[in-house]
Amino acid sequence: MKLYQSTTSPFVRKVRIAAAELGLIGQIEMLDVSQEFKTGGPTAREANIVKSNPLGQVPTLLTDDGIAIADSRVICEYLNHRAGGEIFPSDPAKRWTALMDQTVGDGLLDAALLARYEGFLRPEEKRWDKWSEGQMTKVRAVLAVIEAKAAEFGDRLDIGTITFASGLAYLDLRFGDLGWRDGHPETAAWFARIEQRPAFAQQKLG
Ligand SMILES: N[C@@H](CCC(=O)N[C@@H](CS)C(=O)NCC(=O)O)C(=O)O
Repeated sequence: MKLYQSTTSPFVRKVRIAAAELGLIGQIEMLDVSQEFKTGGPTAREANIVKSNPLGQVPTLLTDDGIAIADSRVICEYLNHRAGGEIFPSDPAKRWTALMDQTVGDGLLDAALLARYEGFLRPEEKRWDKWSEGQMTKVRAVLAVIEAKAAEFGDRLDIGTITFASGLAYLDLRFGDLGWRDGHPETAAWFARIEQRPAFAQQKLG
């Protein structure tokens, strides 16, 4: 398998952690994106990726059968299926919780990424503060949801908790000023714990 990837992408990190937890990371050749794409995002489409994925996004996985799979959700599900894993739990009660947590965690990532593009890519005179604040309001709302559940996470490992951890790591990377640990002690304690797992510690963002 080959993975179009960037080490600063939180969606890529979801995939890399899932692959590592499932014992598949060694079977994936990493195809790094250019520096231009890394800093330009949607304004710097990369022809190689577009050939396989019209959205031109990372992560994009090329399977050994020559199929292109895009979107971290679908790639993680593919890897889980291939490994016969339980990152997407088969037990229905656990499954819907994990999937909803993934949706909410991806929502945090989407909002944070849009705020990042607005604050970093968009020319200063064209920035729209109210729009960025709307995105950060979503981030804060998800943080509150995680905080309300974090004490019960224990050692839960599934696509929901992987997504939450990727979201928090992205906030550390790009939104240090947010100080998300303030007011979220349960989340901070859980995050510190899960980040010690080898699969997480070895797939750092940055
Ligand atoms: N829903 C997608 C989002 C992927 C995404 O937004 N990737 C960003 C990098 S973090 C990207 O490729 N941005 C460039 C673009 O959107 O053109 C997923 O879960 O993989």
